[in-house]
Amino acid sequence: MGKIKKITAREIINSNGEPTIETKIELDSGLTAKASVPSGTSVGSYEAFDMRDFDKKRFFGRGRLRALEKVNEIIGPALVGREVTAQEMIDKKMIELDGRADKSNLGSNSILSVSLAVARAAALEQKEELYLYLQKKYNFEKISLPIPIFNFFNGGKHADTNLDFQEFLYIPKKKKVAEMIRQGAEVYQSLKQELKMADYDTDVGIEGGFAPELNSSIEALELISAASLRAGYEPKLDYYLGIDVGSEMLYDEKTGKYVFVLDNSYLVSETLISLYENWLEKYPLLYLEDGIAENDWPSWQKLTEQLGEKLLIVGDDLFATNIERLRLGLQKKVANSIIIKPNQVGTLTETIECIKLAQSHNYKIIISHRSQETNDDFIVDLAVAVGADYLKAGSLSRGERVAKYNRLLEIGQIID
Ligand code: 2PG
Ligand code: MG
Repeated sequence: MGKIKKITAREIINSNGEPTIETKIELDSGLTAKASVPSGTSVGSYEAFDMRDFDKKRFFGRGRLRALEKVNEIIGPALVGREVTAQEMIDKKMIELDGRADKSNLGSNSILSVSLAVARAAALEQKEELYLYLQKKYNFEKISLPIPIFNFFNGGKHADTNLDFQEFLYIPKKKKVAEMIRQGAEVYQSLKQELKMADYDTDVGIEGGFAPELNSSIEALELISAASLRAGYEPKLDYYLGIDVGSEMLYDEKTGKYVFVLDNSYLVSETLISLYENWLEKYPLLYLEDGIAENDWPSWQKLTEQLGEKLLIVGDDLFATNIERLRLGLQKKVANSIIIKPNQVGTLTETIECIKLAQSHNYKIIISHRSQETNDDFIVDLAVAVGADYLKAGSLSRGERVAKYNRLLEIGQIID
């Protein structure tokens, strides 16, 4: 059995050109494992605390020296000598050491980097693929491959474009993973051609989706539909569409309206829900994430009642991978699907608990990346281990996004 010998963290650069932390665990058996953690750009207010430095002279105050100090000087020494497979005990210890609900003492990033590296080291120690180790350890029924959700247009805070909606998503119909990824990649190329023909910019946003200036929001849906048809994939037969509205960022608390500058529309929640319903009639829409702002429970209820039978009503900022938020949501009967991002909560154990509760209420599980990523592909193994329905990892460009899809391909080659 492997005991933890040493834990060290360092700064590395993430996909946004800013520092994040990478943590390395050494076991007394000589094995080592690493994990690095992402950050969000549109961050929900119920997320755990992502610790940065106050020093404006380094990385404009976005350095991570404070976070890595917490790993090197507090967490590491407290965990040395522990059995690496004792994940729950280790996570519990870190939660206690922090002592705050939002993990703002040590930082959710410091804690999560250790938590994930511990799981990787334990899988290595057990000579198991990470996804198999996690499935067995947490008693998930069976491993399975998630459907990838590709992000083809980046808007909102994720790109320098006039698109107000944060993400326009493309969801292949379930088939072999290699076929779903091939379909996504072909439609991505086809969309690039479509944009060129329309004389639009083909630069990409922070998740690798295109980011042109468009004439309206629905033009994004039209362009994806045209690109898909041109690549030979038909609506509903071969694919569905999805949207991450990122509505929290569009909601004006003073007026109670959602502001869509591109479409020149200012909508109260009822009208916004009608707009979704209207789009549902015209497009092969399957997936709607954060369609309503995170604190407006009554409108979430309305949205779920009105469209919950026809659509995946997905809570991201709403739940923040936080079991208390999920319990509230279950009580109020809102949404039918949940985004799971380990860094919203800060430990693997809490992430698993949240997934289990959601699954026991038949919520669809979407394991997700963040907009500011590293090449770490832990979330893919997690998705396979828990039998997640979907994996949302950005577009089919940018190394940190395709790192996830390539790991999915790799696992697919073994189990598909
Ligand atoms: C989201 C995520 C990932 P961010 O809103 O779903 O796409 O974005 O990491 O900026 O919160
Ligand atoms: Mg989201």
